[in-house]
Amino acid sequence: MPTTVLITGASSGFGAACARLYAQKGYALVLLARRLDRLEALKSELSQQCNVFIQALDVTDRNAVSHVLETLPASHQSIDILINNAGLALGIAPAHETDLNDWDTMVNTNITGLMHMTRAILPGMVARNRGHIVNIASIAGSWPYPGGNTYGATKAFVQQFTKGLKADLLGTNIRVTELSPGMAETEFSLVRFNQDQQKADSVYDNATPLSAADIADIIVWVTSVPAHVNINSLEVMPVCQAWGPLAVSRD
Ligand code: NDP
Ligand code: 8X3
Repeated sequence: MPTTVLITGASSGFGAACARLYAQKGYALVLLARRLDRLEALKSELSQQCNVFIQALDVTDRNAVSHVLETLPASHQSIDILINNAGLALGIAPAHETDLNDWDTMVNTNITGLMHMTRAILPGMVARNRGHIVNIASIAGSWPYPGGNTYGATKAFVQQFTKGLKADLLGTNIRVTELSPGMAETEFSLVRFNQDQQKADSVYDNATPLSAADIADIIVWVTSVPAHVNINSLEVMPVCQAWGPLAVSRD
């Protein structure tokens, strides 16, 4: 049986780039996201290379997560690698002006969805004593910035949750990794700025951000190191990005 990789948020950005790279290696793929048309296009692109199963899934829907995983075809039931990638930032407003619905959506997607996927897939990995979970966090989980409030906090959860999983899984062969990328050009900013292309483009203007392919390379590497090696945590920025000084408000 080929290695089976399940990727959430496979319809664009990091998820789609990972699907392309794992497909080149002939891995079996389970690709999930809400936009089925995107998944269908990806499936027809990759089907020559590997066995692809797609399913529309909103990771915030707990019952749908269970249903999708319980009804996977036999060929794709044993998940070897779970890439918990589905996630988003909505808006950049300060906490006192933010839309509470945006906060709820970020928490439900970035935290609750990731927890539910993990909880559903982990028992099978433990039973087989085999598997690797890669959780996509963000530099925003470690380094606060104005307007990053809830988004950053959800990613701090992902970082700490991943360490907790590693502690729980001691004594098994299951590996757990948290990857925290910095600025990467995907549909991330388009989503954050509610489809305002100009605002999204301005994030990457005159800079060389990471690409989705850069991140996919790292994810595939992390899951390809020798079986006794666990990359716990990895923070990656483009060369053009760094921290700023602490801010001071003066009279
Ligand atoms: P994209 O917007 O290109 O991709 C996000 C993916 O998440 C899409 O495939 C989207 O699919 C999916 N998604 C969003 N909400 C849901 C949901 N409720 N259920 C299922 N799938 C969902 O952005 P990126 O590729 O950049 O983002 C991937 C991950 O990387 C996210 O977790 C993001 O927070 C993180 N990240 C991004 C960085 C960046 O600068 N780009 C930096 C650090 C971390 P669909 O809409 O079809 O459901
Ligand atoms: C995405 C990176 O810095 O825009 O997680 O929050 S940042």
